[in-house]
Amino acid sequence: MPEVNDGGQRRFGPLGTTLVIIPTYNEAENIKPIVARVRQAVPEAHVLVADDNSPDGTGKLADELAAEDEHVKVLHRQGKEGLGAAYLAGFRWGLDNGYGVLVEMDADGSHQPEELPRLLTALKGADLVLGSRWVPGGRVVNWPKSREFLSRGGSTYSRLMLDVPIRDVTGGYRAFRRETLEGLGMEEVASQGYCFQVDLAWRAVKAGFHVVEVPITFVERELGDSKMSRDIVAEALWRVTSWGVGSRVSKATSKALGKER
Ligand SMILES: Nc1nc2c(ncn2[C@@H]2O[C@H](COP(=O)(O)OP(=O)(O)OP(=O)(O)O)[C@@H](O)[C@H]2O)c(=O)[nH]1
Ligand SMILES: [Mg+2]
Repeated sequence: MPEVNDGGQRRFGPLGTTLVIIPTYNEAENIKPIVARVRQAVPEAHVLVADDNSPDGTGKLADELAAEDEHVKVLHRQGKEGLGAAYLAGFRWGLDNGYGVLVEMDADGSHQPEELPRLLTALKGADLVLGSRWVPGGRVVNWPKSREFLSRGGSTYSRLMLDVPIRDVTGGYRAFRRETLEGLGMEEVASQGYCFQVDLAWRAVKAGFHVVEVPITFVERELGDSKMSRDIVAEALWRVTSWGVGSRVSKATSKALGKER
């Protein structure tokens, strides 16, 4: 299993209860099937749907699920604020409510709930587990070559720019221990989309957390519309570039200052 920061001889504590956070914006066709699959795959876990007041009624469907199943909760947010903001609100809710493990999962079936037990098993010996398309054994189903090129290119660029030894740094299928979220400065995260994922992974590595990548099979959405946009890609590109340049400049400056002394 590829690893970042070896974790040394650390002993990892027990995991605690899992909260699977599913951010939604117009996922009416997907919400019921995905929640059912999570409940089936990991019956002891709880699910939090973080809905941004979807015009297609996703929030109402989630309420119906919550009414009949006490493992399902809904966080209704006022309007569309992006995936990053929805996750941060979901994380805060989960931490406030005492969950030990917080999982990120898309609503559209790209992140298969049936693979979650493997992520959770890996988390027993890690601070953060990343579901990875680009490690041996990982793959993508139903993607055009152009999309694969963009995703692989984005991960490679981020890896080189930020010096993070992670193969799939933009992926959004992840399991965090609560202590990891508490220790990576979540309050300062302002990025969205793919950049949000890069931001969190980079922070976890910098904070010295033990990060493990586990291969997943990512299945492209069949129903509903993509919220991927050119703006999300552009945001990732400029932020990652400015972080990379900034961190190189600050490393060079501290080296130069060190020499002067
Ligand atoms: N709450 C909330 N959820 C969002 C927002 N934008 C996207 N999402 C959800 O975040 C998840 C990922 O969005 P997708 O549209 O699947 O993005 P993607 O996977 O890059 O694009 P596709 O490959 O085309 O599916 C889905 O569950 C979306 O419903 C938002 O502004 N608010
Ligand atoms: Mg998707």
